[in-house]
Amino acid sequence: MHPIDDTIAAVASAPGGGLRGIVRVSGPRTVAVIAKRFQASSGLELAGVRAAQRVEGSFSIGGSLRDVPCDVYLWPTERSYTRQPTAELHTIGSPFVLEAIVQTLCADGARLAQPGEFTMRAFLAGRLDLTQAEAVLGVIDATSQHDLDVALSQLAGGLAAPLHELRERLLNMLAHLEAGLDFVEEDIEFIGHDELIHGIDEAATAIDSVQQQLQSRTEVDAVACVVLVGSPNVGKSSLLNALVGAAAAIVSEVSGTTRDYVARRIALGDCDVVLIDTAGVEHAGGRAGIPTAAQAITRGKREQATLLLLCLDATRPLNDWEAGELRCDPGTPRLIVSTKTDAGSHAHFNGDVIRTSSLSGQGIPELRQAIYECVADDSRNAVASTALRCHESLRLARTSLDQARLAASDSLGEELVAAELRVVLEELGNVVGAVYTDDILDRIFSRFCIGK
Ligand SMILES: Nc1nc2c(ncn2[C@@H]2O[C@H](COP(=O)(O)OP(=O)(O)OP(=O)(O)O)[C@@H](O)[C@H]2O)c(=O)[nH]1
Ligand SMILES: [Mg+2]
Repeated sequence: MHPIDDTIAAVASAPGGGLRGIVRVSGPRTVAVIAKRFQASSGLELAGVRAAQRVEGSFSIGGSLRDVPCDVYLWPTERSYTRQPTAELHTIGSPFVLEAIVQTLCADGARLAQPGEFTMRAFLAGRLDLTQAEAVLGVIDATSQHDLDVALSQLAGGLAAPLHELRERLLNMLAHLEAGLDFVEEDIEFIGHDELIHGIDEAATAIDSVQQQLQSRTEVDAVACVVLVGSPNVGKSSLLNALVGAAAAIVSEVSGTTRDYVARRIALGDCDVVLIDTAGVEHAGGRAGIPTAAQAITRGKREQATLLLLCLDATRPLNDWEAGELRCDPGTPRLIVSTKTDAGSHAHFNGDVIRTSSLSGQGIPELRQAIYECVADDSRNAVASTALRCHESLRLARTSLDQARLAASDSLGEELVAAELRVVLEELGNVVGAVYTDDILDRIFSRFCIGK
């Protein structure tokens, strides 16, 4: 694990140029390290600052750059994000200037921060719990309003608050049980049998509801929905079967075979995707006679898609609908897939096309890889990864709670109940970070970028 008693520095603004850039510093020597090179316009000494303050001035990098204008936002005491003296240097947003400042600070006694190290210090200082630390990552990574809403509600403690409360209640229960064990000779009862059973049942309900909450969030968020679209008879169902590796959808030479939709979940590397085969989209003058209900389902599925696979038949030229699709922006990430390449070679599109044949298997691995690359990032949002980490702990907590219930109702001895409750507490602690291991911290904070 990284030490937490030294002073760390890193560029905290987004990579690339910008009007303003930020260098963040945190640790006991923050003020001393910055004061060496910083000159306040007012002549104020940073060492004399006692409360959070913004100080205008310039920072001397030396070399050809010499002095750059710089505002220091200083939190000189433990009342900061990391609960250590912390500062942000706001200056010109040139990557070169920012790097030069960090190097200067490092030469003067700071160390380059590791990914997520500022947030890790905030966590270790008790500022955030682990689910909130992960939510910080979610806010940083958010690419849509939805991602942002989910991460912000997690940051606000939506997930961890009920678990904290539950831990408190179980700790009380355990304390009473253990007190009873200490006075077993005197026959003093600190917690009644019914009260104990009732408490355990309540805890089980609370864990179940958090598990459900996690489950429903990750189902919506983590599983990417890949929708195959195209004209009738281009080979969509065959392609789905080739990707799934089984005859999931009906294939036939009759146009308009697929009327409903067929969904299959497949694993691609470390993420799951749902593939959805839809009814062909009938263009004006088409003859497949696909009912309007089927067309409506296709449109609905298309709106749910994380990724569209637009299938074009290599054995014939484009029809009007296909040509129109290629011209317009679909509004959803899309891969263009050429099908039946064993039987034809019409080139439809100048951009990237993945050439496949469901018959010979040509291009299928490439298509799987391309799908993976498109959806992998999407499914690794903060909530999904929190869910993954928490799921096992909650399951173990629930199992131990069942054991505790059994031991209590069969009067097998309060020692046994207490032992199981300790396991429950430890597992819940893993989730919110009251109990943590270097391994857990490494896994979480290594996903951050440097400077956060
Ligand atoms: N030669 C060859 N024929 C294929 C290939 N893929 C599909 N076909 C044939 O094309 C026809 C239509 O295939 P489907 O997979 O049912 O096509 P679809 O797009 O699902 O059709 P609809 O559901 O009717 O819209 C069938 O006769 C398939 O055997 C391929 O890779 N090569
Ligand atoms: Mg079909």
